[in-house]
Amino acid sequence: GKLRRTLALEQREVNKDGFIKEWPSMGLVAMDSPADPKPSVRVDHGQIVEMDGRKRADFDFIDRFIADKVIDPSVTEKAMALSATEIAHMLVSPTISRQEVLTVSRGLTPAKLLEVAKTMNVVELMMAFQKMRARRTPANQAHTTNKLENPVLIAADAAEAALRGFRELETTLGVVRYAPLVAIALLIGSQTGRGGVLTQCALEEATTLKLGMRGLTTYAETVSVYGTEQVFEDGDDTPWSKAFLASAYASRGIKARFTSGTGSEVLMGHADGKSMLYLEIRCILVTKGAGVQGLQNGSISCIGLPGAVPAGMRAVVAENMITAMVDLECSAGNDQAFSHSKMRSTARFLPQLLAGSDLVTGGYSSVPNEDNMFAGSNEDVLDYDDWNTLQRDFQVDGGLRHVTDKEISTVRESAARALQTVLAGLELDPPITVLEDEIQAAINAFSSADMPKRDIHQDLKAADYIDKKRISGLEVVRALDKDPQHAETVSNMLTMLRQRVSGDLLQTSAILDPDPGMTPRSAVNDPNDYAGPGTGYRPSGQRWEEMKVLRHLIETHPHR
Ligand code: 5AD
Ligand code: K
Ligand code: K
Ligand code: CA
Repeated sequence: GKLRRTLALEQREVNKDGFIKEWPSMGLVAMDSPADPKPSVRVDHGQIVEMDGRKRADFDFIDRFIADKVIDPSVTEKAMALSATEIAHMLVSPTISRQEVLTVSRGLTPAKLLEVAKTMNVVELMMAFQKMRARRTPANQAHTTNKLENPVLIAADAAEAALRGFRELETTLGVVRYAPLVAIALLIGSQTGRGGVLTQCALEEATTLKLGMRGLTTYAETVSVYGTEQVFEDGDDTPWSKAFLASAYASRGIKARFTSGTGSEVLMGHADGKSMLYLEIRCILVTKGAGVQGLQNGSISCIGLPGAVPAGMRAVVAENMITAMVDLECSAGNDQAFSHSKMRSTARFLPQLLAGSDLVTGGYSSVPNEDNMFAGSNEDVLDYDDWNTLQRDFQVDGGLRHVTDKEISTVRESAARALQTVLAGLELDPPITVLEDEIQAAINAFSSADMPKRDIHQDLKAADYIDKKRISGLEVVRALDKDPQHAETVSNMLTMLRQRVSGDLLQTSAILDPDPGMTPRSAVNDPNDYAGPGTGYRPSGQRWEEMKVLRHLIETHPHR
């Protein structure tokens, strides 16, 4: 029979996770496949005619896009002449500035970037990420969804998430027809909790774009790109079609980033025997070439795959780092539950939490995971106190803060009431209402199970009406303005719309501060200036005082 300790170990949560042996020919390998190309580049008359061992005539469309739109032919031969370890040393050395690294990274091919990452251990990757991430001040993003698509609960949950410190909130739906109602609820809730929080509604691309164009959302993130031609084509897309979509968002001042991540190509059955990280580096460079300011990666919904192979988490840390290394904003993943083990789940986000990130998670669940329509995040509402404690323990900024029940219930109630006012004021056909007992339930709900049932049929008809009448962000503001009680939310929503016109949300890593003018904070006016010990972002002053507050603190000296 088995040893007693073995039997006990077998019961541990980590042993419910899936682990597989490497299988390079299927792409089931993190960052080192025999089929990964060797770095090379050749320039002729200002054009890249050979890249990573392939002649221009043999380029697939990803190679061509990267060669023509990303790599700077005037510096590439010099940059490629540096050894991978020389470049890695530049990345970790505090005496080499971020700007200096960018002059080299502009000339590197996918295979070279892979070779650089392969020389680095996880601590070195974290050091590089700490220096290369674009914005000085870290921030965080949340998922705000529920399985009933209940808009009253969305408004209340969005208000709480904004109050807790998230700078971006995103939602998605099971029933796409519900989207206009839920997008409006998310917008109202966020601006009631704390002004300047950006929101998005992640659905298929036409709906997502339409909601943005109408001023019901302020950012877009789920424009997927892939590392092999076959996977791109399976989605009827190319790098050029994605670039076109990016420019559509830019034309309306909407913040945009793409989404990719290790494992997607294996999952879709066309990895060409390449390592997950090599293919992901191609995604990062396609994003750069499309002119979009940032990327959500860190495997995202495919995290189970790198999670199952050796060095998978190292590859995931590397993909975030390479994103920052080519001067893109990085929304760092940590957005999908992948492990039964609490220890592994915590270890997953530590590199980005400790090094800091533009968005430490690309979706912390601001609702219980049972209500998470993105399939469940690596962190949810039950982890708030743990997260706040880790921030305090290590004096690192994960973007959140402790808030009291009283503050939470105040904003949850205001948000639900603001939605009530807007739904009445929009004069929808059919009219739909928010009842008093729904407001009371939304204030105190743990999850959607605590909400009274709505008449979904009527809601959907009203949602269709919002769509048909092309109701815009401005009309939502006008409807809310009928009740002076919501003056602050009205002002916040209006300022958000103004910010879109200014175009400031197109700057790399832009977020909006909660001051009344909603000052943009981006890599332009808040650039990461890390240059070794004593420099860069360190939680201090008012923010550090806020981070010291936890739910339970023992008084050790008398108050004066
Ligand atoms: N690569 C590309 N797109 C991804 N998404 C999630 N993970 C990945 C990945 N690794 C997309 C999904 C959905 C959104 C949540 O992000 O397709 O649109
Ligand atoms: K997508
Ligand atoms: K990928
Ligand atoms: Ca996200």
